[in-house]
Amino acid sequence: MPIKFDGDPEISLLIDKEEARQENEISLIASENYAPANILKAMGSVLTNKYAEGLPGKRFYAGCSVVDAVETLAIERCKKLFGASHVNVQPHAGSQANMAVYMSCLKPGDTILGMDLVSGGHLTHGYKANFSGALYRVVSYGVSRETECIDYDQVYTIAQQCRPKLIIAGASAYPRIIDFAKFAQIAKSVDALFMADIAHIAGLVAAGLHPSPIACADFVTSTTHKTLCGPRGAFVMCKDGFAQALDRTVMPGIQGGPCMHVIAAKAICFGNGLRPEFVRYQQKIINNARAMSDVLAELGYRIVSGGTDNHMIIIDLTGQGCNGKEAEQVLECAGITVSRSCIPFDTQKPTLGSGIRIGTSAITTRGMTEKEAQDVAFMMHEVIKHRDEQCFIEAVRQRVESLCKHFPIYSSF
Ligand code: DSN
Repeated sequence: MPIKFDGDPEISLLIDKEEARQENEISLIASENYAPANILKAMGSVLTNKYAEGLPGKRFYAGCSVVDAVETLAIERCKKLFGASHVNVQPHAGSQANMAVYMSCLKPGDTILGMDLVSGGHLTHGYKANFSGALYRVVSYGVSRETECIDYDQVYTIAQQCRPKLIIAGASAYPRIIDFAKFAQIAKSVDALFMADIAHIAGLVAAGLHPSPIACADFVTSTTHKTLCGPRGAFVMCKDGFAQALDRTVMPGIQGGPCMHVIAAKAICFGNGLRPEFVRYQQKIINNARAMSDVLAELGYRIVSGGTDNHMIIIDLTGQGCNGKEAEQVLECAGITVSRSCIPFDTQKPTLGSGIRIGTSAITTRGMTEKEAQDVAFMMHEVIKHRDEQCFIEAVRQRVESLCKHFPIYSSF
């Protein structure tokens, strides 16, 4: 008799609860999305059982013929989607993807130049409490005080002064197009390597709606679960000359066995990205973000940088008299999840933030259009304006639930 474990009612109940929460709430968290059913299925498949340290055709374990085919498909689809010459699809998360790049081309103490956290940079771009801040000498660039956009002249000047070994472009809270070609020129001018972290905008890049850094960057890192709408995970693309060092850094450098079930799901995600409807989907994400941004601006909110070019909007709540954490909490009570966020030159701690970051990938995936995006912006305004009045919050919560019922995520499984 094979060993059989019975179900786990406690965890089943919690998964059901989380599914109900996702169905009945509106996620405006810019880094979240809903993985399609076949991606969930791949992640719950028997591929999780297989150890496959190494790369296709060069494994340290027997029995890898099927997972070799899975990983090869993921690599080939990713190459085609982004026009990359070398891809490693094994990093478990964005932090590991960035760590793999740093450890393949830097030594501890080398200088890295990345965007600071307050301006929208990521923890792994040199935040002091992150491994990147602990291992490397970090110099940061921010945004212009006037435009709240990257000031490429400032980046150039800083690069000339600090002579970094690696320049990092990309952000977690930056709503504008990033000129990767300019970053590459600056890197070239100081003989630095150039890495683009496109975790947030990967879907927009894959769809051709944002400039691609592939031709000009030495390394491009990304996650698969944000605008790309895939499983939780990451990947690194690089120029051929860095391929061997990168692959060796991923394994055995920083990871062991790859998650083959997630790599199968990444293959599905990259395959979806190659479909014509993916471009329309990404365009809708941008349209929805612009629709929300316009409504919020009309309602008197100060939108950082004056608008958005991508899936996210950073809202400065100073004029509303509340900080990001307060807004995040009251909106959650109304069934709308957002993230507190710093704004450029913020004087609040990152744990509070003077604003919120919202994103439209998840609502677009569940079928909401500009009309619903505008409705949601009005609901957010109601909640923030009447944040001390429980009856308003409850009324919005009911409107949120009723809107969500018209846009089911997984109930058609
Ligand atoms: N924590 C993610 C985000 O919210 O942007 C990035 O890692």
